[in-house]
Parts: sequence; structure tokens; C-alpha cells
Amino acid sequence: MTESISASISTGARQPLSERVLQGDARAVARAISLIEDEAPQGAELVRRVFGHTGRAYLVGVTGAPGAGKSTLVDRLIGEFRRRERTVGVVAVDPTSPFTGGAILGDRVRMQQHVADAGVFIRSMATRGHLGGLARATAEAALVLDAAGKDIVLIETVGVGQDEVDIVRTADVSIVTLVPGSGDEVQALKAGIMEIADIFVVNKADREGADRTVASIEAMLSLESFAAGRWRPPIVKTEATTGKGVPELVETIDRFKAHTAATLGERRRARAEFRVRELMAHRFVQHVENRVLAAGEFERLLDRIAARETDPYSVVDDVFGRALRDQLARPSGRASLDHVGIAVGDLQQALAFYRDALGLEVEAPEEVASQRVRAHFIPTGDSAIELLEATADDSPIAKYVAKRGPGIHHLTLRVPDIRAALARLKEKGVRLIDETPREGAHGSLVAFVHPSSAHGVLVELKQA
Ligand SMILES: Nc1nc2c(ncn2[C@@H]2O[C@H](COP(=O)(O)OP(=O)(O)O)[C@@H](O)[C@H]2O)c(=O)[nH]1
Ligand SMILES: [Mg+2]
Repeated sequence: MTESISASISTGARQPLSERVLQGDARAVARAISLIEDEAPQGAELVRRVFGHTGRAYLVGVTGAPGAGKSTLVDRLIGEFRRRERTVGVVAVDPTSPFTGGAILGDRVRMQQHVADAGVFIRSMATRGHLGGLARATAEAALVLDAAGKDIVLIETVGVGQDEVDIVRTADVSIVTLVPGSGDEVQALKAGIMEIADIFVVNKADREGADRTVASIEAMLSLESFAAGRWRPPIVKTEATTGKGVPELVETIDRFKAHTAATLGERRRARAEFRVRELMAHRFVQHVENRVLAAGEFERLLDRIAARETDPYSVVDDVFGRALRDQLARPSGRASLDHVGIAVGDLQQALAFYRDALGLEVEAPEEVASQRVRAHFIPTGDSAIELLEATADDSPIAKYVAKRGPGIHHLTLRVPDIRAALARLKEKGVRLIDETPREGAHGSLVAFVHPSSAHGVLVELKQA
């Protein structure tokens, strides 16, 4: 099943998309990131498939206010990393122009010079959707580039508020870009951006006041005490337009990488925790909205809160309780029809109809000695017909035919968790022949429901 899903997400080629991403195929990478951006289920499937192959790339986050020169700097960093023979992927996120796409186009044009370089892949992320989704999409796009074998993944984000900190968290090293005379450092301090900086860059160092900006960052850092051995964020001056200071920045990145090599695992683990928590919350809210609340119910609840008829805690308690009960009500997914068992008086007559007239294929019979019965399976797609032939007069099938004549003897439903299914039936007052499952054919577990509870039909539950 998963095989066919993965096959269908390939872009026409016979090879699955995940395989082509792992081979570094640029078109596959582009397609994969689009699926992730669209929150398509295939995007999640792809992440599952490539995840085991990731963790090799070093993720470099570049954040700062719009116009700080991040894109120009990223462009220079690409050049510098390429000179050092490292392959580079870029994810640029710019929420400042969600409608025009102007900034996205700008980034593309600016980075055009690398387009012909197979060692570079640049992608601008669309910024529709909520920020949580954007953070997830950014992280997953970086993952795809990692899977595609890029040594370095640069993530450009606009750092304007606490929310963007989530995106910044995606990186192994966070570079905060400030410009002279802008008061950026004060803004960044307020937004909590300063705390996540591993390296400060004062870009546009050609401008007046660069040293003053450096001094004010220094002053801020001096308020904090750095224990021996703890990384103290250095301040690097750059001129992204000319490339001045960029080699020093790359060296500083490498120094940070070496310094934190032992704790990189911890940092990535913390990131995984954040990601999983975020995804769990997202999934749960989706589940509540799609499966628990009726259409318009959410709005009505909000109205009732506004009218002080209820309060947020009671609403959440109620929704939470319903969501859990709802889950228990479907403990193991839906049951599906496995087969219908037909008690046969005269096998040759039955075969004349099912095999010869209907043209169905009948499998070689199987003898169930304990029941004194011979079973002839007839596959019909996802389910089957089972012709049951008695092999002795005291067989239950012989008795059934003698009493009721040939006909439907039982139907069998496949359930993923037979114990959960039985518990639920019992709770609902259904009369069971077997309260606990017994061993069936081929290592399966089976249990029978009494016909009196199933409108005259003997129902068998089966867990493969
Ligand atoms: N004077 C000067 N201008 C720069 C420097 N770096 C970038 N710029 C200019 O600043 C503007 C914004 O740059 P951009 O990279 O788009 O900034 P972003 O919004 O942070 O990505 C552009 O006009 C750049 O040419 C620099 O070091 N010095
Ligand atoms: Mg930019």
C-alpha cells in the first residue's frame, strides 16, 4: 500500500520521489518541497521515507530585519562555501511580502548566478498559512535538502518577533544580522532574538556607525557572564555587497561548529522535541476540528463564551473528553469484510454455480478436522466467499444444512484489534459466543458474536 502511494508521488518517472531526492535530483527536490509547502499527505510520507538519511547537513540560520542584507549575505556565503567545495542548499523565507511575491522574486534574481551550479539549490518558501505551518515547512524543506546531500543548508528568515524564533530554532547555528544606526539591536533584544544568536553579524559595515553597533552588542553581552568553555557569541563585521568579512564569517561558523560538536546532538534533540510537540498539538487540533466538532459548533462555543454562558476551561474539558471517547469508540479503525461463509449441501452443485456459471476461481480446499468441514475459498477482491462442506454427519455444517438448508452460515469481519473490538461490543451489551479470542487458522485470532445480537447472522471477528 505504501509502495503504491510512494509510486504515485513520483513526477511521472518510475522511481519513487524519495529515491530521486536521495540521489540529489534537483527537480525531485523542488517537487518535494512543493508538496511540503502544500501540506500534502505525500509530503509527510516523503519526510518519513527520507528522515533516516538526514542529519548530515549543517543547518545555518540567517535572521534579521527586512533590508538588513540577509539575501545578499546568503548569496556571498554560497560563494564562499562553494570555494571550500561544500555543496549548499538555501531556504529563503520572507513573510514581508506574502501577496506580491516581490521579495521572493528579488531573492531569486539576486542568487541567479548560482543557478547553473549543480552544487547549489535555492528555494524561496511561499508564506501563506500560519507561522507554525511556516516553521514546519521550513524545517522540512531543510530536511529535504539535507536528504539530497547538501553539506550546508542556509535558512534565511526575517527575524522580527518572537514567532520567528521558532523558525530560527531549526538551525544548528543561528546568525543574527544587524545594521548600523537602525536600532536593530534594541528591537532584537526585545523580541528575544538576541538570546538565540550564536554569531552576530553587523552587516553594511561600510556605513557609518558600525563600530557603535558592535559596541552596543558588546555592552549587552557583557551583562551576561559566560562560564569558561561556554561559547560567547562573536561579532563579525561584513559588507555583503562587496563580500568583505564573509570568509571570516565562514571561519566563525566553522569554529562554532567545532566548539559545539559535542552538544550538537542535544541541540537537535531539543529541536525534535519542539517539532514533535508542535506536530502533536497541530494534529490534535485538526482532529478536533474535523472529527469532533460539528460544523459551526466552534463558533457557537465562542459565542457562548462571549455571552458568559460557559468558560474556556469547560469548553476545552468537554471537547477533550469527547475527542477521547470518540477515539475509544473506534478503538482500532473500521472493520472490513473478510469473507462470507456458505454452508453447502451438495458441493458439485455449488461449484457448478460459483465456479462454472459465475466464473470464479476456487482455491484448493482446506480441511478443518476439528469441525469436520472442508473449506473452499473463492477470492473476490478484498474479501472472499468460503464454501463450507461437511465431512461427517456430526459436523456443525451438516447440522446447519439439515436444520435450515444450505445458505449463508456466517460472515467474517477483519478487525485490527480483536480484544478492543470485543471489549466495545461487550460494553454495548452485545451477546458474545467468545468473550476472549481463540486461535484461528494461520495464526489468526477469532471470536464469534451470537446471531441473536446480529440479526440472525453468525458474525465472526478475525484479527490477522
Ligand atoms: N551599503 C551596503 N548595502 C548593502 C549591504 N548588504 C546589502 N546591502 C543592500 O541592502 C539592500 C537589502 O538587501 P537584501 O539582501 O535584500 O536584504 P534582506 O531583506 O535582509 O534580504 C539591498 O539594496 C542591498 O544591496 C552592505 O554590506 N552595504
Ligand atoms: Mg531577503
